[in-house]
Amino acid sequence: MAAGFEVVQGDILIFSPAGTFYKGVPLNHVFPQCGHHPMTFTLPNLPYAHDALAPHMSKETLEYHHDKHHQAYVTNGNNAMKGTEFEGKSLEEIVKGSFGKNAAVFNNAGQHYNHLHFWNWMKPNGGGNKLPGRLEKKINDDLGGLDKFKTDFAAAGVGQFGSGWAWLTMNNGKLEITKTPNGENPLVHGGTPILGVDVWEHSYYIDYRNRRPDYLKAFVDHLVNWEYVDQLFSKL
Ligand code: MN3
Repeated sequence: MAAGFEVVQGDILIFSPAGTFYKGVPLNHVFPQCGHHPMTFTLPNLPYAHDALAPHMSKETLEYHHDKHHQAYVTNGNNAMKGTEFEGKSLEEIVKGSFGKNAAVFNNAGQHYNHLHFWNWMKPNGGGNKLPGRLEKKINDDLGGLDKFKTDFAAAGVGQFGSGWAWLTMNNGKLEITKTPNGENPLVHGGTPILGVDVWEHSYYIDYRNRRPDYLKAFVDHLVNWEYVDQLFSKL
């Protein structure tokens, strides 16, 4: 195990040498940083089989979304960063530093960050109504309870015009529901996302066609990995 890598549970790990952390990146997709190779983006394996989220998200959707779309963000991000000030920086530094300055780097780095988490924000038999206690209390206090959260979070996703994301974000000590266009995320607005849902058409069109509200309802009811949300919440 290289310095700076810490196994937390199973194949979930924290990578912290640059003051940042990635969770949920399978070990076989992380390589030691020896100082000779600048950090590059790599596509992690899904943390479950491609067919594990069916019928709420199909094998075909994940084959396109993970294997092709996320791979394209990785490849294009690595190409866009070549020879720029962003080479070798942490993913969060790249996302924040390139926002409004270098669209090619930002769009791909932002989407790499978003999708790294998105795969972990879902799990087979997710959703439900049982949340870790401290997180449940925070959602009750700041957002009026889990049922209201589900309604409002889905409405944010429905209300995002065109491509983008809906988020559960910690901002100045309070949880809030936000939405962003394209590859943008709460990091560039001073917050930290602890849950997000991709509302680009590539995330739902194979399974739901134009029914984005049905996709969002399935996401909150059957897919959300609340343990992973709680891990991110607990870091704040
Ligand atoms: Mn996507």
